[in-house]
Amino acid sequence: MTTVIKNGTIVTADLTYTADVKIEGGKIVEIGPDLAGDEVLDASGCYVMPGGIDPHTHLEMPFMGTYSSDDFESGTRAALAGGTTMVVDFALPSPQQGLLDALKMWDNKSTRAHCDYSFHMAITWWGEQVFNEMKEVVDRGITTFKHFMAYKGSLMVNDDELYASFQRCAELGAIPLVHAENGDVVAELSARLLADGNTGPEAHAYSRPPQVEGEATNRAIMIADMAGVPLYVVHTSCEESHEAIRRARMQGKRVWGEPLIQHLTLDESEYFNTDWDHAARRVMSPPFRNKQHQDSLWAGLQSGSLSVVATDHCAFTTEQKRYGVGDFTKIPNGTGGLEDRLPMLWTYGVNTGRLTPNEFVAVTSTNIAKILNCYPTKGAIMVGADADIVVWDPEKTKTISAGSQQSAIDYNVFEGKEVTGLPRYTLTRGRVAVADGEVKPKEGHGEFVARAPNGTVNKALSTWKELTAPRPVERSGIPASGV
Ligand code: DUC
Ligand code: ZN
Ligand code: ZN
Ligand code: ZN
Repeated sequence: MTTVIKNGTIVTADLTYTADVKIEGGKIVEIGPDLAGDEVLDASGCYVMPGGIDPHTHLEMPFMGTYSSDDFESGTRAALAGGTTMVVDFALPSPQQGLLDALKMWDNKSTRAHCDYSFHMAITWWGEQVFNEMKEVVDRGITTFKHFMAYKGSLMVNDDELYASFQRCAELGAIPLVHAENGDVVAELSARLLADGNTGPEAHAYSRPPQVEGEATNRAIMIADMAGVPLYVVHTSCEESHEAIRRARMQGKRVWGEPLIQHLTLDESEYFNTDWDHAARRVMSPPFRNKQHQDSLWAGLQSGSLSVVATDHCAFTTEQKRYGVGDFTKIPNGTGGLEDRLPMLWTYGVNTGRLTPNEFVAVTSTNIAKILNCYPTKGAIMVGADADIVVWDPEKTKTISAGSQQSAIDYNVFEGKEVTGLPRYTLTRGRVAVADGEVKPKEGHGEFVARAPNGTVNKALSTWKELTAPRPVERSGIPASGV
């Protein structure tokens, strides 16, 4: 059985051209004029683009005394509805739990996925078992390790642990990821705010100013450089962090920054809404910032100093958010975005002239496929690539609303936003999962995407040579000990 996407304009990260796309056995088998197939999808007036890849989701994650409410079923259904065809979720060992043990839990949860997925492994504590199991995790096709520099007392790792883990990543050809916020300072600021009677959701933003993110980003970059390893900084939300990434890249370091669609399009005024629920629903870390920071993130995408737009999709219901009434530190951190990332970025990025359609494909799909070393199986419209495709109608509009979303939660942080640019079709390995607004995914269709270490990137990284080859100084005489 063959499927042909006809009469569309193919848009990749570097090319725009007119051709039909033929699919067989889940793969793209031919690209050219006047192709015929058993099933025909009309793409007139549409762009045919690689499906989105969201490299940052937390589906059914145990966190802050509860579980995030979208699981691999509703989460990947939401992804497909919005044109995203692959997610990368974080396997999160609880303190002292082995990595392989945690991986088993994520293997079980992900059997429900409607689209392909991969994992990052979180390093939430350090010891010989973690050191050893990192190798087995890499052998299983998971070559990215996430480190929380915040969440003191639970997920946070200290600098000695970061350095040890980064060195281990270097040995294994793996890439470390960091959630870069200074967890010690956040803990101090939070305690002081609470003591002064600042208990509402706005205090969450006060407790995590841009400086805590800028400091941690700089620190992680320097530690990565000393370990001789590249670095991926998740949810870059402010100029201070962007500046550190930009400087590192100018120095030849392999450092990537990942702004979220939420930070690009929503600002800190959300926390000053007089409706407690409204503000709490938007509590995430890092928090939303002001317009100057947003401008910095957009500039980073335009100039190439920031590489990927993600969501950090971590959805909690209003009921869950209310665990934090009277104490903002107990509001589960996280917002959704899986279904809305592409339409929001198209509307606020492409339709405003900030991004070209090719740049849109680069930051939503191709760049991360290259960083994660699954390109061109993913992130490409190319013969031999997986047929993970979105047929994008740039004229189609809707108003975002919780009432019509796929996510399991009862609100949407983008509620009321008008978007122009939506999928006409979404295909996951050749299977049509979305057609003209109708979502008809298949539970369990999604497969795990194993990734090999990215040998090329991992060879050209550090500016710090001395540490890797220390030489003792030859001396003619050594004085007698003064003791
Ligand atoms: N930030 C969030 O807001 N939620 C999940 C984890 C994180 O780092
Ligand atoms: Zn994070
Ligand atoms: Zn509201
Ligand atoms: Zn996250």
